[in-house]
Amino acid sequence: MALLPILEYPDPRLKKIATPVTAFDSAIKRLVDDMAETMYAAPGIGLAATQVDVHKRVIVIDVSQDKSDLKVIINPEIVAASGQAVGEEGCLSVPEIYDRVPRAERVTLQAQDASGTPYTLEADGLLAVCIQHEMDHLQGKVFVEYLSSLKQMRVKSKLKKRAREHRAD
Ligand code: GNR
Ligand code: NI
Repeated sequence: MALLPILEYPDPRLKKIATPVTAFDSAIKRLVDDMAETMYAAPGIGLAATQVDVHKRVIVIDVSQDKSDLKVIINPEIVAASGQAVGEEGCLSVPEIYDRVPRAERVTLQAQDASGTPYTLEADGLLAVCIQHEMDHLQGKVFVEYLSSLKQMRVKSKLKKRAREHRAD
C-alpha cells in the first residue's frame, strides 16, 4: 500500500474527464487499496481517482465514524435522484475551504466493485452528498465551481497566498 499525492485546486489536471474501467485486474485492486489508505490518512470521507491524477472512474468512500464501511465505487451511474439538500462541503483538493453546495437529497447508483461485480446502492444524507461530490471530480468538476465567481476568486487567492507561505518555511 502507498500514500498517493493529492492534486490541489486550481491544478488543471483536476479538470480531466475520467474514462470507464474495463479491466478489473491487480492494478485496479492496488489503486483502490492506495486510494483507501490515502483517504483514511488525509483524513477524508471520500476520494476520487482524479484527485490522485489517475483519470479512471474509481471512487472510494467511507462515511462511518470508525472506518468500518469502505465503499468501492467503480464506473458509477446515477439512475435516480430526488429531493434537494444544501450542506457544507469541503474537499481534500481545496484545503481549509468550506461552503454550501446544492445537491440531490437521495440518489440511486449503479456501480461495480473492485472485482467488476455490478451492484445498486441507495444513498441519502452525507453518503448521497459525498457520492455526488466524487462523481463531479470524475467529470473534472470541483465543488468551488458551484460558488459565485467572486467566491471562486477569493478561494484561488487564499490558496495562492498559502502556497507562498509554505514555500517561505
Ligand atoms: O473529506 C471530505 N469531506 C466532505 C464533506 C462534505 C462533503 C463532501 C466531502 S468529500 C471530502 C473528501 C474529498 O475531497 N473528496 O473528493
Ligand atoms: Ni473533493
